Amino acid sequence: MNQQTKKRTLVTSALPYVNNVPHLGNMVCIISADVYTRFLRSNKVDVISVIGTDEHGTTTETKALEEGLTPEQVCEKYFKIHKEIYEWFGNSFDCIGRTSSKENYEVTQDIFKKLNQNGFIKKQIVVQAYCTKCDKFLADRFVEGTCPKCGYKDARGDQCENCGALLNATELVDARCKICGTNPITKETEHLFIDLPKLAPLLEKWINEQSVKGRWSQNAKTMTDAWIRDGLRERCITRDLKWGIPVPYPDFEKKVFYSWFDAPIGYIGITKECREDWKEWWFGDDVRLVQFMGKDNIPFHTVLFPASLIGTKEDYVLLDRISSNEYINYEGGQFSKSRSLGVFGDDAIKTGIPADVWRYYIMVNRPEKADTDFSWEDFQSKINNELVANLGNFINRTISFINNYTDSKVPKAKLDEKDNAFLQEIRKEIKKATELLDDIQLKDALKSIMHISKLGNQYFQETQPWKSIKENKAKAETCLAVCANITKDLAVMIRPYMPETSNKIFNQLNIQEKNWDDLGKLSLEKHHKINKAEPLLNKLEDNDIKKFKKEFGGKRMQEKTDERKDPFAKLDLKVAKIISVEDHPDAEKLLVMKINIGDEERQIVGGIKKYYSKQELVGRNLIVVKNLKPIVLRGKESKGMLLAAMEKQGDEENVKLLSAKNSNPGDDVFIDGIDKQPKKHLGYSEFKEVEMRTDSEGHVIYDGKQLKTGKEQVNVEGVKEGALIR
Ligand code: B3M
Ligand code: ZN
Repeated sequence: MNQQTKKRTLVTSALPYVNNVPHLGNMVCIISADVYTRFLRSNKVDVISVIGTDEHGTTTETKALEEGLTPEQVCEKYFKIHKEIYEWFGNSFDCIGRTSSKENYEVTQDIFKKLNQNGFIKKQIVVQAYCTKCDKFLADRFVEGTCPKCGYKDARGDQCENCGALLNATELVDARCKICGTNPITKETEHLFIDLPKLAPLLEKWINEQSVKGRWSQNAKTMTDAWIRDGLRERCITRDLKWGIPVPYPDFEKKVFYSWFDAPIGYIGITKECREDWKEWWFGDDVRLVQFMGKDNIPFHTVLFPASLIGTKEDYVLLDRISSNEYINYEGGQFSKSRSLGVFGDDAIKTGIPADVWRYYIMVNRPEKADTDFSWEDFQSKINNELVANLGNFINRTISFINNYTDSKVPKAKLDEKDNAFLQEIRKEIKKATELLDDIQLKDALKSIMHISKLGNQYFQETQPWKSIKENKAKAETCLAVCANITKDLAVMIRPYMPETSNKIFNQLNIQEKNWDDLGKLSLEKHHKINKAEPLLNKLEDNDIKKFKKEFGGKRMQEKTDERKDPFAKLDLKVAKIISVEDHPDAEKLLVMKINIGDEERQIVGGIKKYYSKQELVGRNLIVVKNLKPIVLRGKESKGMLLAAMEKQGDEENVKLLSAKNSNPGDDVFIDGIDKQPKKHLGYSEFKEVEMRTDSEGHVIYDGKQLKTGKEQVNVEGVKEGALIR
């Protein structure tokens, strides 16, 4: 090993957002950090590894609104899920913690105070959206409205999903508060900024040196340079949210820190949460910090986080080596929680396929230079053809042969020239794998380890011990002794990747765990008695693969947990009869309607005045989303929403209500095969996940099936095929 990497090492893996179950993409980063940590441990490097959950910010608040929980409850629930999943996957992190811990509050506020004392914090006035009804400033993601660039109706305040434009919430046309639907006003407010321009001289000097010394990847350098080149602007580090770390600064009681400010500090907070000696790690002058993350996180780790630490003027340990990965896609598309698409941590557990097998696949498919694709066929083929047929086979035949031919005793090795040449080759490959691991090229290192097993198989095949045991006993015995030692080497080398499998091999060899320094040695001596061979790994059968493909292929998956249900199941759609219609006293475009939904009368407010006269509406049977979260529109409460088909006609919008003429008020509206499990209060964003469209006959289709009542199909006239239901 390189002397540099022998130093005390602090390894971190990016902290996944707590608002979802981690998927295989998140696992790439986590398992990579664990493989590297285990490699260092096997080399007797003093190392600790840190992981946890990123718990603050709008993503958590949004999830809380959706699930009807408090942010604390969301974090509580998902932290548990995350931790279980990290552990199930065989990860051996020294510290697992949370950015919302008391310790992270302390460290974050302390770092902020030092930055402030040193003059690196600036107060600036910004114009921001403010909801008078909710009585608060709205973070960008809490404002929705029409995109000023492309006209898309449901753009978010930070970005338009339709055209991709990056936006400020104040730019949206017809903006509305995501929580209550009110039109926000704009108002001036103060925020705190970290003064990156002032930190630039120190920061840039550090980046220039460290990127060379730490051999940062090209990717990391390019992304860092891009941030620097765009001019290091002041970055806002406060937000108008409740859920977050309070800002210890006069008049900032209602604000919290931006989650990207406290999330990387979370690595320190988590270490403090778990270890008394945390300072020896984060301030140790002999400590090397190695950080693993997805590529989109790079500048936060190469610019923002180091800047926050440098600005304290304390001797924090700064990033040495960065390992960033690209993404894993699922069967050619993205993982999607809302569409139940892809393999998530908890799914992987349910397949019954051992964690080591997943670890192998994720590492051999590690997206190092480009995105890679998870497909079930590829998974099956790599497991069966590489892992089982190569590694499993070599180890199993070696141990079985010793069981059967030499009474389970490792025979004596009498090396001839050929054996020596072979061992030479093996040692060369061991060296190569070690260098690659040392350089965090985890995929290539694994391939090199698998190559050793392949060489072992070839040697076994050529020596033919099953034959030579009769004709040339010494030759056969030497082969078995050599193979037993290579088996031991493989157990050492695959240990970072597949710890359980490594345990099994050591067990079958009947030896204590060995470390890296034992590699290439013939340390299993003559007469050492080994245990019985047992199959290490099983093939993946075609039938199982078919089953998994179906199960994780998308929408129709039936799941117990809320977020895995078909999104349609959350909706409660009913037939509603319009009883009366009035103009909204304070809004030109709105109508206030009384509706009957069987056992209940309700008021709803809708923006359909432009499209329907009052007479046209009264007495009609329409479709209402009964469980949509009530909102107040210009002072009038609206409980539910009428469904309509919408399409663009030139610059105009064509809107037609869905109807069910022959049904009764209160009748259920459903899709065959989807069991309804409506939520009490459905968020508008959840409603929007359900993509219903019209077909050519004026019916409404969801997931290939028609929307209907017990008596008829839901109907809509006067729109073309493909109009979206909103
Ligand atoms: N939570 C982004 C992500 O999960 C963010 C990483 C924080 S690392 C300190 O991709
Ligand atoms: Zn509001």
